[in-house]
Amino acid sequence: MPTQTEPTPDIHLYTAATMNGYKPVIFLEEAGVPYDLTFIDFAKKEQKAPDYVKLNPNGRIPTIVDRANGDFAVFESGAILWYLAEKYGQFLPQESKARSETLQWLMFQMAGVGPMMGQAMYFQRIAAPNGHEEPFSIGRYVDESRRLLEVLDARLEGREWLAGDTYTIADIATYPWARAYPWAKVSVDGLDHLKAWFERIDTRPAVQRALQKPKAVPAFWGKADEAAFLAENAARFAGDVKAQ
Ligand SMILES: N[C@@H](CCC(=O)N[C@@H](CS)C(=O)NCC(=O)O)C(=O)O
Repeated sequence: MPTQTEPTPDIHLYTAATMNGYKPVIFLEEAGVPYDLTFIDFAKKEQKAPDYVKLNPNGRIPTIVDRANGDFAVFESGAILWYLAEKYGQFLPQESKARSETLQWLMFQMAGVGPMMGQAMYFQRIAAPNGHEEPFSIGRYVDESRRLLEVLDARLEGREWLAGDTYTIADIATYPWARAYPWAKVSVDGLDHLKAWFERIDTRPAVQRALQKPKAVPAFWGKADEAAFLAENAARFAGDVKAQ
């Protein structure tokens, strides 16, 4: 019997096990489309390699290359989700108001939830263990993160999903960040609509698959003793702290 070779997937994804890094993996698993995945190793600074920076001028993950579109490269996780949603016709409504709502909540994640929770994580998980304990900064970013999670909670009152009536790229973008509240040490006490939304997404098989790729980090979700990962994470970024 002749062996059948799989066609090369259109999408080549470069990513790592981080909140932004999980977003396109969740999309691709949800959409059920084939993709190649290259794990970018921060410890080796692969995200700063000149060939990679040609694809992602910001020298960060994630990045996709669409081989079916002249090797077109897309960086910025929100733009990647938007591109994939248009390419595959999924998770971005066509109807104008629902589409705009999806993009509004996508932007809210990209400009608010991600950066603020990212800084809450940075000051507690990277700066502090490397000798830069900054209580004022920690307070600022933890409080602002909590405020943003309250905005999400209010939005989710009486709704299943952030935009329109369906699961969209706004949910896919927001989930990895908001769900990592244990890692950011931000309380979700009393945010019952948000917690119910977490449960709806936690149980989606595609999300469960995606969070294993490129590797699972249970400490992000408050599901593991965090000490070992804390040490690994601090080491991963220690050079960056010293350089600042
Ligand atoms: N706004 C960018 C942020 C990308 C980003 O900050 N990626 C982080 C991981 S979540 C990264 O690559 N960090 C490695 C570094 O800063 O060198 C996006 O959403 O794609």
